Amino acid sequence: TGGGEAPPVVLKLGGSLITEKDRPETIDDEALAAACDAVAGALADGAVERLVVVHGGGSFGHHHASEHGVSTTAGTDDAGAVMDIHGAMTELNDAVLDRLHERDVPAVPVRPLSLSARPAGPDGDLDLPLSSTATLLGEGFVPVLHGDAVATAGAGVTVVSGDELVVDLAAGLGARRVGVCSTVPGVLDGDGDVIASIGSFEAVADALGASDATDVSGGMAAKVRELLALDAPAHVFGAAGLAGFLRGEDAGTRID
Ligand code: IP8
Repeated sequence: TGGGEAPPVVLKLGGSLITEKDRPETIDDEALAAACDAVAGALADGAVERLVVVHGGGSFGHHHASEHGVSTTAGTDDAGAVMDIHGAMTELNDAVLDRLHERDVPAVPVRPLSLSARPAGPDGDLDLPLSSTATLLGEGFVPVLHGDAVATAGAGVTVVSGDELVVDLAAGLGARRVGVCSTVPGVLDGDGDVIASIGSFEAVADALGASDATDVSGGMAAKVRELLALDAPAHVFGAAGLAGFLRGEDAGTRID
């Protein structure tokens, strides 16, 4: 067994980073390869011992979710819609896994549709059992989760965003650090400059806008709110910050 009790790093690769967000089901090969290089390098040189990767939907999940009118709150009872969303996410997940395997990263998929559920009601916290992820980590694997379709009591099937998964994984696994890598270099203020550090939502609420491309699960404001709720320090950064983050450096915006 791995035997390592080191708390994991939880890394989200944003859908906008690894796909071309405005072109349906198109991977951004260069960006995905660079991200996988950084991950493989950090694991190979021991900068990161245990790692959970979560990726977003980009032009795979969001395209189908919006076509079927499904979001984190609006559900569907149409199995075809669920298959479209989950199928597209599976395809993207397979591509991410392939690129990681090419670099000898022992990545394995953990699929939220098969694992997770939402109870009824607006305050119903996602139920995300973590024993498979925790055990895979202990055995030396890199679990890779993704935004997905998820069973939702009273609503059929809704969308679970990668950000929601990141928060639950980080809290439940006692993450050491959380990284959210996207196409922006950090959380931006009203002038477009990266905010170095965020300690409370009120301090930055006005500066935070919504995502400009189709994004059924909310923009930067929602992400910041979720990350602030964590015990672990989180960083929001762009592709250029990923290798540094994985080496333990501050990158982009620190949210703590
Ligand atoms: O891109 C949502 O994940 P996100 C994925 O992390 C789907 O918001 C299925 C739309």
